Amino acid sequence: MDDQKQIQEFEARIERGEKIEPKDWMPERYRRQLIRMISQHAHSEVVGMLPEGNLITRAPSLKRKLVLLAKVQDEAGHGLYLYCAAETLGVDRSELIGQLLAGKAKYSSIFNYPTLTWADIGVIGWLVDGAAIVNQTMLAKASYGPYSRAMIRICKEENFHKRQGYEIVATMAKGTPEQKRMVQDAVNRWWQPSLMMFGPHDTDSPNSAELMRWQVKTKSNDELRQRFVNLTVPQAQAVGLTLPDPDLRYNDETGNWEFGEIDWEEFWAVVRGNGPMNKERMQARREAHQEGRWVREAAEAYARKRHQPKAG
Ligand code: FAQ
Repeated sequence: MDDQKQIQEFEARIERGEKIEPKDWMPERYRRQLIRMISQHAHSEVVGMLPEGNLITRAPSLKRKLVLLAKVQDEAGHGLYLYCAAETLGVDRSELIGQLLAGKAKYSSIFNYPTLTWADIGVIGWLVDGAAIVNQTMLAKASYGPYSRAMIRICKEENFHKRQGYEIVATMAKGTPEQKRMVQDAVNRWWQPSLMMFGPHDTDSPNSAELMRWQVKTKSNDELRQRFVNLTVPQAQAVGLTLPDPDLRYNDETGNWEFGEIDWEEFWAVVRGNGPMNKERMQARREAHQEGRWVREAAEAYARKRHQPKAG
C-alpha cells in the first residue's frame, strides 16, 4: 500500500472509533505528536511532585501528611505509566528524561509557581488537579490505546486528589479569619496559572488542528478551559471564596461563566523557562536524578545478571 492509502485506512479506523495500538501502522507525524505530548505530560507529573513535596514536612497533622505523601507518590506513578506509554512508540525513556534535564523539553507551566503556605496544597488539589481531570477525561478517549488506558487510571487517582484538595479548602474557608485569608490568598495566586494549563487560545495553538483530526484531542484548549471555569465557579461559591476576576459573569444565553483575558505574556515567559520557579525545579530534578543513579545502576546490573545464561 502506498502512503496515501495507508493514511486513508488509518484515518478511517479512527473515524470508526477503533484504538490505534503500538504495532499498528501509523503516520510518522502521529507518532511524533504523541511522543511530544505524552513525554511533556510525563515530565509534568514528575516535576509536579516538587511544589507539593515542599510542604510534606510542614503538614499540619499526621493524617494530612499521610494523604499528601500518598498523593505525591501517585504523581510519580503517573509519570511511570506515561513514560511507559511513550516507550510503546519506540522511544527510550532515558532519552526523554535526558531532554528534560538538558532543559530542552517542555512540562506544564503550572509547576513553575511557588507553594508558600499549607493552603496552597488544598488549592493545588482543587484547581490544578481539577483542571487536569477536565483535560484528561477528554484524553481518556484519545485514539492511541496505551495513552487512553493510562488516562483512565490516572483520572481515577486525580479524582481522589481533587477531593482531598477541596476538603482542605472547605475546612480552611470555614476556619479562623487567618485560615480564610490564607486560602483566599492561595486562590488569588493559583487561579490564572490554572487557566493557563489548558494552553494558548485555539487560534494560537499550532498543534490542535492535527491532534483533533486524529482524535488525540477531542476538545479544544478553549472548550476545556470554559468547562473548567463553569465547573469551578459554583464550587468557589459553595465555600464562600472569590475567584480573582472582575470580568467573571454568568451568560444566561450561553450558559457559560465568562471570564477575563489571561496574561499570555506571563504564560509564554513561564513556558520559555522564565517563570518564578523554573530554575529551582530543574535544579531539583537534576539533583534527584544524580542521587538516584545508584538505584538505576543496581537495577541494570540485576537485569543483566538475570538474563545471563546459567553456567553448566
Ligand atoms: N505549559 O499547540 P498547543 C497535572 C505548549 S498534569 C507548558 O496548544 P497542544 C497532574 C505546547 O506544548 C499537567 N507548555 O499544544 C498533576 C506547545 O509547545 P510545543 C500536564 C504548554 O499539545 C496535578 C505550545 O505550547 N498535562 O497537572 C502549555 O495541542 C497536580 C503550543 O500549544 C498534560 O500534559 C502549558 N500549560 O496542547 C501533577 C496533558 N500549554 O510542544 C502534579 C496532556 C501549551 O509545540 C500535581 N497535554 N504548551 O513546543 C495536553 O493536553 C496538551 O499538550 C496541552 C497543549 C493542552 C497541554
